[in-house]
Amino acid sequence: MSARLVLVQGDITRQDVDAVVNAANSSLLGGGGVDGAIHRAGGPEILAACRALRASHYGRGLPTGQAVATTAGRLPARHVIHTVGPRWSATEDRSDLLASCYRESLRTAVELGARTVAFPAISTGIYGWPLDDGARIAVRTVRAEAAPGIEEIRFVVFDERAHEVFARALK
Ligand code: AR6
Repeated sequence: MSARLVLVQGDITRQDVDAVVNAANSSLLGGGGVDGAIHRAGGPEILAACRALRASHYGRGLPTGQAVATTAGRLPARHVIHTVGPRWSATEDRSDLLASCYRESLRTAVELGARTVAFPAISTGIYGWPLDDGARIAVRTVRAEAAPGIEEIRFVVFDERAHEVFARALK
């Protein structure tokens, strides 16, 4: 990995990057958290593109751990990369699926020719993943990828606690 890793506290929908990653769900039809914010700020074009994906390649939805791109509508970004994180489970280790979200999203960003990509802390909100473990997996996984052409990977976290946790994971 030769990209610089950057940590920002703020709103992912405001990031001026080539691609923004959405913490979506399998339906691709919207939800709360980051997903709700992206659809609200990006406008109906994103939902229309998601519906088209459901009508073609992803009739049964986007499987957990995979990623797919659409337009970014009115967002400052050019692309939204939707990925589906696993729900946290206390009895089953789903870390590989969470790592896969970061890996597949980066792979998609490379395919799109993106140079800058913004990630939220996937699965650490509504899906209940412990923040410190989610941050460790995020940092470890993107560091292990070659991601040719990507110059900046920006982790965008909402609050101060998440900022502290990610700062520690990046050390
Ligand atoms: N910008 C940056 N980070 C944010 C923002 C924002 N605008 N909003 C929330 N976060 P979540 P998940 C943080 O719940 O856990 C949706 O309904 C938040 O504090 O967005 O993967 C989907 O449709 C947390 O740390 O995603 C799925 O059904 C992190 O982003 C489900 O939620 C991720 O929280 C996915 O849940």
